[in-house]
Amino acid sequence: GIEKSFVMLKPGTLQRRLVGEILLRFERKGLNIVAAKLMHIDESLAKIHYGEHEGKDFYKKLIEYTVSGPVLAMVVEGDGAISMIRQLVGPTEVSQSLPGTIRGDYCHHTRLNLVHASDSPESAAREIPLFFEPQEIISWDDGNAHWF
Ligand code: FUP
Repeated sequence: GIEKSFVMLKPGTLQRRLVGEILLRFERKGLNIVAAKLMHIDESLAKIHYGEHEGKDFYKKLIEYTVSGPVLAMVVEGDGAISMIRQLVGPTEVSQSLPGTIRGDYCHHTRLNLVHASDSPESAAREIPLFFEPQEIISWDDGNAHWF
């Protein structure tokens, strides 16, 4: 079924001028961008978003990285979008992420990966409202849908 995923291009994506290359992969796959917003998120929002990792050894550095510069927050929609996007992004651990995935192609260190994407429908339902009001999400008819 049609799903919405929360996707965030993290500060490294903007710093390394990779926004276009990353968005290309989502568009090429036939996914729909239904919301997008440039944000410099603050520590409290970063901590809510990554709340499940509080107390872990990488938590402090993760929050520091997340607030270190602007991010492009997005909602991306498609049939089975949540797992499809996780496949495009690749596994968390860089040693596991194969070439052809975003993390496999662009990430040298797990900590500095470029993209966040919801890992389940429950995560998407929690994350999307942290970043977007309902009226900011604009689903659109895809005239090309039958080609994908
Ligand atoms: P993911 O959903 O793939 O982004 O992965 P997690 O939610 O498990 O981790 C969130 C972020 O924490 C990752 F994007 C990178 C960072 N992280 C580390 O720095 N070290 C780790 O061992 C695991 C995660």
